[in-house]
Amino acid sequence: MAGEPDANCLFCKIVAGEVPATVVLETETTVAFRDINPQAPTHVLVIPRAHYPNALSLATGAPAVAADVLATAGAVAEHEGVADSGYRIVLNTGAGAGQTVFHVHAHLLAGRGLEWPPG
Ligand code: IU
Repeated sequence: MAGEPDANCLFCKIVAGEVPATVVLETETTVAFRDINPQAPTHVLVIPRAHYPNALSLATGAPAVAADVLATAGAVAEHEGVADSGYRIVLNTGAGAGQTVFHVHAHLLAGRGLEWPPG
């Protein structure tokens, strides 16, 4: 159920400390960790601690936490020294858009030229 831990969810296991991750920042409601397959010099995933499958379910089920995810991404950008040079926040939504892990996560990408439109 949305908001409840999912025993089969990899990112819930990272939140629980059952699967290791390189954590960059943590808040009461969010965790930010490095992507294991980075697509840019800075590639950090920001997730809510609570399990929501995608951005819309988080925004409707826990809107304050959706804001926390964005605020944490901004704090990570500061921490990584990319806030001034620019960065991209990506929320792949649905398998057709490339979502492979169905615990909502914001990709923070920076440190290289970022094309527009994205592929
Ligand atoms: P996507 O938007 O659902 O495609 O992003 C999932 C990301 O999770 C992707 O960039 C993976 O490299 C990343 N990831 C990870 O960091 N650690 C893992 O154990 C697994 C995936 I599985």
